[in-house]
Amino acid sequence: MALLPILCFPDPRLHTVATPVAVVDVRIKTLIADLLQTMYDAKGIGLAATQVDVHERLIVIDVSEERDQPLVLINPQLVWASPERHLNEEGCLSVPGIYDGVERFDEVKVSALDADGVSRIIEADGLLAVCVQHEMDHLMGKVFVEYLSPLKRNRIKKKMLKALREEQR
Ligand code: K1U
Ligand code: ZN
Repeated sequence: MALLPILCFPDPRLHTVATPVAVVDVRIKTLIADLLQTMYDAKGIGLAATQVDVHERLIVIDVSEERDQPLVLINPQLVWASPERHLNEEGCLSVPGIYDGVERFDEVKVSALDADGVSRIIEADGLLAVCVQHEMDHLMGKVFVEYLSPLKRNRIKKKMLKALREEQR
């Protein structure tokens, strides 16, 4: 297993649209293990392959208190969304230290392959529903700050670039 570097906003590679995983082989299983290790190490509740510069449709999630219920979604597709939507506080490992409200569907049903390549339907509500929608956005090249106003987004961009410059000094 390996810890993978996480791309930080405003890295343009975060806006790449991911392509479907063709086959769940040893390479994908290794990537799943690395994504899970990277997510747990970063204390996140989700991670998309896009965030580690791999542009294939693969996400990992664990919203459990005990951090022992990993969920792997390969080639996820939204099949149903509730008519109700609410504003939820979100964070992102690619935008460290920034939290803001984003409107999401309250409940979603998503079809995906699991880590063994078996087709499943995941019914999500609460934090899991928010996280699934956030991670699926990453696969489409969308970062949550793009839901915020241009003013907020630009402030965040400047803050991130300043932090990056200070890190490189
Ligand atoms: O995609 C990511 O960068 C992971 C992200 C997932 C996420 C968190 C919160 C709402 C939607 C999606 C994180 O894990 S951010 C860090 C975190 O653990 C967290 C932040 C806010 C609320 C709950 C958890
Ligand atoms: Zn994120």
